[in-house]
Amino acid sequence: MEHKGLVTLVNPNQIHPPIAPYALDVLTTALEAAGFDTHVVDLTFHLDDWQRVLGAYFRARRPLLVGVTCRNTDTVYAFEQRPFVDRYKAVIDEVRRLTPAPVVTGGVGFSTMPFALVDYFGVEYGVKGPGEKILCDLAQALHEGRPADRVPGLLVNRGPGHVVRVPPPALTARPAPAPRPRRTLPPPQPYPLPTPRQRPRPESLPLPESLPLLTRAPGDAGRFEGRAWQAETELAYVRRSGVPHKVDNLRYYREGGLGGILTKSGCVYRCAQCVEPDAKGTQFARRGVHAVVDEIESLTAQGVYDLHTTDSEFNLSIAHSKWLLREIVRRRDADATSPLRRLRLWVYCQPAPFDEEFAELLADAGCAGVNVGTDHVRPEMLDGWKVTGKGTRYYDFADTVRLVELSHRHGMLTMVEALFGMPGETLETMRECVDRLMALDATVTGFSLGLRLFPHMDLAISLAEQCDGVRTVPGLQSNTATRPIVLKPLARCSSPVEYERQFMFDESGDFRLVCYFSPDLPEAPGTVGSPRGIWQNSVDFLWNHIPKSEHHRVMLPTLSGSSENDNNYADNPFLTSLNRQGFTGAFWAHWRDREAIMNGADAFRELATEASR
Ligand code: B12
Ligand code: SF4
Repeated sequence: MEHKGLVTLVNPNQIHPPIAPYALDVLTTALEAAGFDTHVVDLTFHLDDWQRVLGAYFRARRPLLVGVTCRNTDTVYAFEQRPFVDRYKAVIDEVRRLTPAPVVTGGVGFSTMPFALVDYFGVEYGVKGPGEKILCDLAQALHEGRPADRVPGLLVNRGPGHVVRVPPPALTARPAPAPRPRRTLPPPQPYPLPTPRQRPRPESLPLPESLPLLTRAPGDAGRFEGRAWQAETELAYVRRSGVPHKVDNLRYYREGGLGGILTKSGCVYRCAQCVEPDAKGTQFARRGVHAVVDEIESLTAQGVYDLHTTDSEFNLSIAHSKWLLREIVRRRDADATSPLRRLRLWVYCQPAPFDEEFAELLADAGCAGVNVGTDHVRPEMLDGWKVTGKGTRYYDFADTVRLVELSHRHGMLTMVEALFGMPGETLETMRECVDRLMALDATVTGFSLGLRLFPHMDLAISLAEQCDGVRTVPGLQSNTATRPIVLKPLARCSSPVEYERQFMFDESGDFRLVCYFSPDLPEAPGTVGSPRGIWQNSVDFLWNHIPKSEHHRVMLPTLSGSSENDNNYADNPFLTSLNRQGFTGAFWAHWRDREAIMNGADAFRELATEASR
């Protein structure tokens, strides 16, 4: 095949334990199929010498285009509030210093606030949602010398504060989706507004007349669209190990204990606290069953045995998931030497749908554990929160009970996750949820408190509308806020950049990661009334209410948001010690033994120190 030029893909993610940048395997597969040489420059294992690695790479090469993947904007932990985008920006700045090639950014974290991040990073282009199609079109346009800013779906940087999107033809052909009813929040109780100290407004640049396709509607943020057209669904993504300038899947497995497998992209549901229907798309892009199982076969043959699904939820579109599991079982049964026999699958699920046949298929295919996002048990909490695209609730507590029972009956471990702090949460609702989930006796039960808000989740849209740019709403919080948090709805902003920015930065451009905690939780008025209040009583309640004898099987929030007790994966001391000792699989599967494992890690460290003396 004709080689059209080099595209370089950079991974700036340096969180540990390391997670393979699966996205870059997907993009490499699509770019190579389209005739582009593709290199991956992976900085995950170069915490201290990433500049040297970039320098050595770009001194020797002149790519046509550089893509940077931005998986996580921050830890998304309401207590920790640790941004990652500043590190990504440092990497991007260095790339720009080293090469004249244009830079495009993408990734699921990026897609939660893509206009603001194209602006903040100062890159030429961005892609919201799956990148395969748009990245190939962009590389092709650059290769042919055509204007890149006619590539459908591409975000184009037109100068400070001014990022526009080339409308995809599929969307210009149909009417905008009707807004769906949102969760009703308690009426706002305004705080007095301080004198606004606005960040200087960037000059707005006129759009050139030669680009008629570019969107001119300032509010067009491409919210909640179906993005299935952007994804590659038929090819088996090529997964490699130990090949220079490609993702090294085996190394990631050895150092992080997990691989990933995607069976479909997107989510058709609309849970009020979730970024995924917007960031990944509101339709399912289902992959060909044979392509997925070929890929699982390839990974297990390379020695990557523990695979975590990377779908938003594995059990949605359950007929497709069942076909896939049947194909794994068929191939395992047909060949006694199949590497699929060593597969251990770990899946994210919602409480429903989940039936007997599904549990049996999961177990037969090698599923080791099911992680279920139950979130709450009280119907009035779940109403308007855990809902379909039409706004109707899709499960109740009985579904979680059934899922745990079926999973255990079929020999699979379970992790049940609850989320506290949504509007309407009180001490009573929290207590009932803890008691009923503890009674379930899942392998592990995780309790989180507080929500990191992102611009296009339904809860954030609703809070911004309540603030309306003139008042704050109780419960809005950021550890670095210096004044009450007043959000502006998109319609009141001059651009999507301005709208999205306010969830990450304050008016002076300093980090201010906006979060939400129910003001009806048992906190002092001074805490609820302060934009920097810390919901300490609620954390204390959780620690005290659950008896110490049960602490081995729960994950509880801590005030620092990052410790061996949290389910915060980012640089978690328990997880890094797990991986040093060779444990694999979902980390929660080892949670009950964490004390012994941590002690083992201490002994291991002492031995290592002694040996080095
Ligand atoms: C599975 C998963 C996990 C597993 C990973 C297991 C494994 N071995 O893969 C575990 C539990 C370990 C995990 C941990 C964390 N996760 Co996680 N995770 C996911 C999940 C469900 C799938 C990620 C994935 O691999 N997707 C499949 C790949 C192929 O898709 P993709 O990355 O989106 O890439 C596509 C596009 O984004 C785009 N694209 C990507 N890069 C680029 C680059 C360019 C140039 C272009 C053009 C396009 C492009 O094209 C790609 C192909 O279509 C996502 C949610 C989701 N549905 O994606 C959350 C998600 C990414 N995780 C999230 C977070 C916050 C974390 C943690 C930081 C949490 C924490 N504090 O512990 C850690 C970080 C771990 C790390 N080292 O990075 C958030 C990020 C949100 C944000 N605003 O940043 C998400 C979105 C969940 C959520 N709803 O909030 N995670
Ligand atoms: S089911 Fe709900 S929580 Fe899960 S990805 Fe879809 S919208 Fe998000």
